[in-house]
Amino acid sequence: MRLRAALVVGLLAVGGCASWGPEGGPGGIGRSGAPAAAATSASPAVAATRGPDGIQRITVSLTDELKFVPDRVTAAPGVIEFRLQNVGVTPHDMTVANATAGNVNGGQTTVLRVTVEKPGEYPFPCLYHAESGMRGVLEVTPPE
Ligand SMILES: [Cu+2]
Repeated sequence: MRLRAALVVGLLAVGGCASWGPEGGPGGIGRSGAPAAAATSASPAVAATRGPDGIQRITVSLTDELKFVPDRVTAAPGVIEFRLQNVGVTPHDMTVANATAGNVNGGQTTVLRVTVEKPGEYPFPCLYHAESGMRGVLEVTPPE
């Protein structure tokens, strides 16, 4: 009789928390000990930037924490182009002012262009995760 050598594989406690830098963005902010630009609930609104073609553009990250970053965007009435960057692996979606980006897979970027003439607040939920709080707001304010 032959004893089978039981190869006891210890449970490998993989201790590698993938720590994302939510505020990092692709700009590659160095580790300069960035002073708390906390993107928590009441994050500041970010204004869309108007290009020479008159289109207002804003880049919004879609994260594995089920957040839009930024989650408050301001713009003037007109054409607003959202560049939706899924920086995680979880698929997301975004709907604003009756326009839908459709599914955005991890690592993908999708452009959603909407025309909003009427000032007001336009929520932009992720249809998959709206219940989990993945919602943003587009504020359209008339120019001075
Ligand atoms: Cu989502």
